[in-house]
Amino acid sequence: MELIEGTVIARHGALIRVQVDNRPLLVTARRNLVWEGGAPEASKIVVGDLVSIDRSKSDGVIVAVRERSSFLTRRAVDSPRPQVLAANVDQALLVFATKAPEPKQGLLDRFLVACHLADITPVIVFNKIDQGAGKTKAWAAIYGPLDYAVLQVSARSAWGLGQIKRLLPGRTTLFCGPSGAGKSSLLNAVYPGFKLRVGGLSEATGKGRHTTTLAELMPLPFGGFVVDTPGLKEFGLWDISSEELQSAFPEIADNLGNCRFSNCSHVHEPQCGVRDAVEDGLIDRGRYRSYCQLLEEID
Ligand SMILES: Nc1nc2c(ncn2[C@@H]2O[C@H](COP(=O)(O)OP(=O)(O)O)[C@@H](O)[C@H]2O)c(=O)[nH]1
Ligand SMILES: [Mg+2]
Ligand SMILES: [Zn+2]
Repeated sequence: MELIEGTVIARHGALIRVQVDNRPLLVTARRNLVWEGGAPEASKIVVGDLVSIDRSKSDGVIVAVRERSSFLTRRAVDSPRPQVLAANVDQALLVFATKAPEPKQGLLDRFLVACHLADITPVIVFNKIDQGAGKTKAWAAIYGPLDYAVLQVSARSAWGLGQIKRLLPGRTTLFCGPSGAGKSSLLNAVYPGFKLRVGGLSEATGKGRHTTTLAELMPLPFGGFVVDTPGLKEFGLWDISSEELQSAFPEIADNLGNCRFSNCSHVHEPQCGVRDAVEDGLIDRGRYRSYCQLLEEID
């Protein structure tokens, strides 16, 4: 059996598109797949999966799937179980515009929590700085000290794009953020070969479409993959405990020892070290608000 390795970049029903050495290959999957990391609940191959393909058959058949280092899930509309969207995503670029659309801190914090839970490294990207820094200057001062990478770029003027280009080779990167923030523009700017549609037209209808189809990985000529995702607002955020939520806010996790009650929710309890830190200006109020909102949602 002659085996070759590849990365799944798209699914078309039973046909699976796999990138092998810079070339796409259309293959199928064997019925008795070997799941090297143990079979996942759905036992379904998704984009990002690393697979072994038997080329001794005429068209290539996937025989094994490597253990996933991470996976991104979303709540399926028609099923109580989360649906796996993509495997082995390394990092997520959380793209926000300095203005138009106005950046929403609640959405940024939601993405950050989802990345934490999915073991995906987040990078905060403020695009359109050619329009001025807006609030994003103040936000950089909040998120930088929390050890999040914060980039300020402009797809239009090409300012700062080298920082993004350096992050991409050899990795699988998700571009997420609100519609209109400039995700497609940034992708086109770092690699003109993508020729992605700019202007968000497809995103108005994209919502319905993306609840049924899985994301597609776009191979980069210099190695690595990117995914352009409209929406994904709800990615990965359900079924999480309040402890997990707290651990996703580093500044809250750091203050846990200062609360009177060990199971303090930091919302209404007396002698709460977290609320004290908010009052003292050590924790950003917007961040605390995001925490309270998410806690209310999961409760
Ligand atoms: N001024 C300015 N406009 C931009 C920039 N990047 C994108 N845009 C515009 O923002 C709009 C949305 O861009 P698009 O890439 O489609 O955003 P997406 O919905 O996140 O993929 C388009 O009209 C772009 O021309 C930028 O750096 N500066
Ligand atoms: Mg787009
Ligand atoms: Zn507390």
